[in-house]
Amino acid sequence: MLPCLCKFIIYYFKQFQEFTVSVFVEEDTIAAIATPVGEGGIAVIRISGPDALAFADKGFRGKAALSAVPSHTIHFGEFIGADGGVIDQVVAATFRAPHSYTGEETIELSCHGGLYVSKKILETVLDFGARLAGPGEFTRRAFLNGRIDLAQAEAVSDLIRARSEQSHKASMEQLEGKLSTRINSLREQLLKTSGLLELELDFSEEGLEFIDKTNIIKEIESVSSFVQSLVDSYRFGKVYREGVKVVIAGKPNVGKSSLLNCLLNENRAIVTDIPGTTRDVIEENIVIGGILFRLVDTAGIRESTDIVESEGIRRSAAEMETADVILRLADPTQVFDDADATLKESISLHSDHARVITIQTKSDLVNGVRIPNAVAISSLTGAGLGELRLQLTSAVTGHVGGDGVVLTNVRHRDICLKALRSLATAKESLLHNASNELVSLDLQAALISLGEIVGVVTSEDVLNNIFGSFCIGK
Ligand SMILES: Nc1nc2c(ncn2[C@@H]2O[C@H](COP(=O)(O)OP(=O)(O)OP(=O)(O)O)[C@@H](O)[C@H]2O)c(=O)[nH]1
Ligand SMILES: [Mg+2]
Repeated sequence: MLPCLCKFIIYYFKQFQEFTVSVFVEEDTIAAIATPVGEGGIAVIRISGPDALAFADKGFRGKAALSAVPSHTIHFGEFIGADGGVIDQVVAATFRAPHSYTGEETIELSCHGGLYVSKKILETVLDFGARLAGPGEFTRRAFLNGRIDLAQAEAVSDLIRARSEQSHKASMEQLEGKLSTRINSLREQLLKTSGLLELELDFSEEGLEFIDKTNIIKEIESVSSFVQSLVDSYRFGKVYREGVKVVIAGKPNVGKSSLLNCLLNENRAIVTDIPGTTRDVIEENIVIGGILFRLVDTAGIRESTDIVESEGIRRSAAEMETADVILRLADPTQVFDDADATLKESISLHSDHARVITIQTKSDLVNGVRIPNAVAISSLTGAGLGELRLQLTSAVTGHVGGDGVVLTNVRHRDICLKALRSLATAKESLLHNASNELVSLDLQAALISLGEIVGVVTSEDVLNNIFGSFCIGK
């Protein structure tokens, strides 16, 4: 009886055991300008680490020393340089550990938003002994100190870069932990399943088999289907994060640049009646229905002996390879010729990754002539533009699977795909009556993969990669 009891205790312990995070925690004090470089109302210098208060106090002259005041209070004073002269009047905000963004002792000095002033204060703090923070180092510390998990840390960078309502919504939800909660509950489900398998393994000497393999398969299928719905949601997540790339393609003179200008409501691209006016790729952003669209105007596609135009045409073709939507423009005032046929054929090669919308241009010039299944527009009068905007938004919106969690990050998608492969192998092994050990190994692999999303399991390289793309001061 006693050995059995011990095994049960081990089982429960195993269920809740976690993997260790193998990262190196820094203990020095870092500083950086947290606001964008340039002139502005104010600039903020952030100092974080064990000596943040001491270093700030070396330059700060206010009613009281910052190390003597309570956390989450602000204090007016002057900041004195190494030569004893006043650099600027500042407002210092105190955040005592662990109740700060990084979880460390933190001071934020707000000074006048001049380039010289903010740099001078930062240099002085560095002279006092602080180290210049690397990209994303404040957020990296927030993660290492357990203030946020890795998915939330990545969301901080996405939130800063958000350019549309949708990308803001997706990054805000991730920052609030929606993805992390979903991943953690999937991990818990897997931990329980693999724990059961291991428990039966422990009892194998006694010849005991008490697990219903069909139930285990059902559990694996349920986790897989949620992970799969996350992978599927990446299609929307990528759109939210990077915007939708819309390539405007067509023969010369069909009205590509006119359409770009009309959608932007400005004369961005040169428009003339000379075929071959646009020779380079022009990209501009617009937001329609809360979604960011990256409009790309290209050189008209035709046979050309002109070196510059040929290069432009080559670039047009290259742009289509990475397009999410291709607008195929056809001008009813021009005859349908070989160039149209070639263009139609080359666009059809991209129909696996891009939605193709056919557009009939210059509707003001033709009365009643309609190209089948095309949206008729006029860049001159604006007719049909509303319908085109609708078609653009409906090309990228749709049903988001699972419980509305959207993957916006390619790292997360690749990890989910890896986890799916491990889960598929585990299911396959169960169907072929493989040993519990083998199945459990694959479940552990899936667990480790999912843990990489939230940072339960991580490495220095992964962290360097993630935080290296942040800005300094974040
Ligand atoms: N009436 C009318 N003319 C248009 C319309 N759209 C474009 N045009 C005219 O068609 C000519 C070609 O327009 P562009 O926008 O330069 O055509 P494009 O496809 O960019 O041409 P390339 O840059 O040479 O490939 C210009 O003279 C425009 O004024 C339209 O909706 N109505
Ligand atoms: Mg043009």
